[in-house]
Amino acid sequence: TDLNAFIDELPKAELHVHIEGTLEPELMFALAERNGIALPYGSVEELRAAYSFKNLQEFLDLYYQGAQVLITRQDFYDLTMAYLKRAHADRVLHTEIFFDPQTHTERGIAFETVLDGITTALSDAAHELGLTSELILCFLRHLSEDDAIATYEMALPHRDRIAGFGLDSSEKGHPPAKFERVFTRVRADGFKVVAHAGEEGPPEYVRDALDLLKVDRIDHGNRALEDSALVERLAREAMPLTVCPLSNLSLAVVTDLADHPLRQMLDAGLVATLNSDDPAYFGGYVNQNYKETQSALSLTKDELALLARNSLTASFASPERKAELL
Ligand code: ES4
Ligand code: ZN
Repeated sequence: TDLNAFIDELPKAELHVHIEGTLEPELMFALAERNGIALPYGSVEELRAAYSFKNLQEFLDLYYQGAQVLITRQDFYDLTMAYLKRAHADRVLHTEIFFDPQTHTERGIAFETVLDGITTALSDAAHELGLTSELILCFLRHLSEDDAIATYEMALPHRDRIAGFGLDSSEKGHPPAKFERVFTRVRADGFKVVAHAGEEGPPEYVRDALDLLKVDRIDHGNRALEDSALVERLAREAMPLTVCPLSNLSLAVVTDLADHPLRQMLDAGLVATLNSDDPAYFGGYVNQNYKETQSALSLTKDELALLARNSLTASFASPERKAELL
């Protein structure tokens, strides 16, 4: 349709993408081979066929397993560069990438190996493609706050390469309150703060991400729609939400895109953005998220343009870069 062409041409930012979630099966097999690692799947097709998830945890189990093929600085570079080229093709001008260092340091990979591989690719893409990036370190919420603090201290010597900190992994049973102390430090040190909230967890977790962690954006936020006072607050505070429709469909957060809360979010005047989350696992990069959501919710041209504009305004790009983007 002509709206698909409009989406392809829309200048946009991507604000919610996990770099480990951009590991395509083909690259997973290539890295396994390069590093002499055996995968429990015979082929790319067999691996793709395993991508059928009942909930967040089923996905996370495969996602952490897949990440084990990432060993060297070059592996992290190749992973990141492949994503940046793919995002560039979707007319992404700026991207804010999550990474999960605990997934790697737990396996004996040095923090610097992960960070150097990723940031070398970010810098090359800025020069070669004009695609700018910021990096957001996510703490794994199924691990302890002490583990998050140790990871924070590993990151601090590299603070010039990290824009902010987030919270991801298993949400239920791991509320924002568990990480209140570490995020108080993160904010005092001048970093941006985000948190996954209201993906599977209740509206209270969204409220606590605001009140206890004092986030600058909410990642997902779907279940905030169950609480009308919370919705009014998100609107009043113009709190950006990084919404991931194809992720929500893949993880049974919604049963049908036609029922996706993005419609209510837009109608309530919330600052929603569209993002791919873990595109190698959920069947589409950012433009596919725009296209399928447009079709399911009959988004208008103006709504699509607003979503893309929201992604640019809600970004953590420098004031100079924002002036170029807007
Ligand atoms: C994630 Cl979809 C999602 N939710 C929570 N944590 C994650 N880490 C990677 N993808
Ligand atoms: Zn996510």
